[in-house]
Amino acid sequence: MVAVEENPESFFAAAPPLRDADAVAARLREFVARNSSAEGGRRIVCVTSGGTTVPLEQRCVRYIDNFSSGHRGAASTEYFLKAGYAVIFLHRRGSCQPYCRFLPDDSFLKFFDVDAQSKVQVAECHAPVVKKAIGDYCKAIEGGSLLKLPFTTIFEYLQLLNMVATSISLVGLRGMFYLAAAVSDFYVPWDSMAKHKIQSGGGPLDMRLSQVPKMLSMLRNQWAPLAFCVSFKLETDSDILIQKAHMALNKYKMNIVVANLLATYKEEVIIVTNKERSIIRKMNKDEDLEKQMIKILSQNHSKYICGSTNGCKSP
Ligand code: 9Z3
Repeated sequence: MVAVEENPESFFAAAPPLRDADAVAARLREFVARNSSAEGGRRIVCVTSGGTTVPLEQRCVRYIDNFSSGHRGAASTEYFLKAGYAVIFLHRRGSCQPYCRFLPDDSFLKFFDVDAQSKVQVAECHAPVVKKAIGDYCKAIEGGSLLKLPFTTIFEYLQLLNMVATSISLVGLRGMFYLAAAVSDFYVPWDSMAKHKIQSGGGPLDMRLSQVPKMLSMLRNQWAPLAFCVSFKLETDSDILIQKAHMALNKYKMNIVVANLLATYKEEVIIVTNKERSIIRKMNKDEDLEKQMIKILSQNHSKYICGSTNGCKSP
């Protein structure tokens, strides 16, 4: 028998079915059709963002989580939209959202004042940043170029990624994946998971985790073979980072791997391709690293489209 870790089909067969799958599929169909028929045929990128959870119980009280605030995915989404892409933002529920990065996260209530007539309004000192956020967000939503799809567990994430990839495959070379989400490598298969809360009192807990099937291969070879694929490699040991990035490039045939270290990922990333390696550093504290990253990635996507077709137009 083939183990689930080697067999993505059995991962999907055993996973709890996605709630609202039909509604999500309809939203995706409509989004891709509208944006691909927009003037010139817009490019479409799926930005994944935030960490996946691995539940330990079917009625989940406890879970294993992956490190990611969703800041990189949210910032990148803003720059992709600015560059003219339509964006499917596949994000962890409750993680950082596009255009909300500069809103203080400590207390929502700090944003508001109550005047003498008991009217609630945005506090004067926060007004400029809120006004800009609302303006940019409304533009993206009204233009129909941002679709947000939330996930929590690894089961939801991979099923949604499969659905998004099937839709994006319809735009061929104009599709892109920007896989910034921190995805669990290990999980508890649904059918071997405790139904109810695991009880304490019986001594230490022994648990065996299975390997999550490598969906990057499925994405590249079956789900969306023509799409431009950018994956991320996060390590804590600088000695193995580049070697691991090259492994991902070759094993999963990614177009680009963005390599970063946990200690410095906000200040620098390394863009790794089969031909070259370039370090991108934050110029000053107010500048987003993602601004430079998206510029380089969209230029590489243009070259990829041009290299694969005879006639090539800029986006
Ligand atoms: C990343 O490496 C992202 O850059 C961060 C962004 C998660 C560090 P934040 O969301 O952080 O701004 O707080 N993402 C990929 C992480 C990952 O799990 N990669 C897997 C791996 O390295 C491949 S899918 O093996």
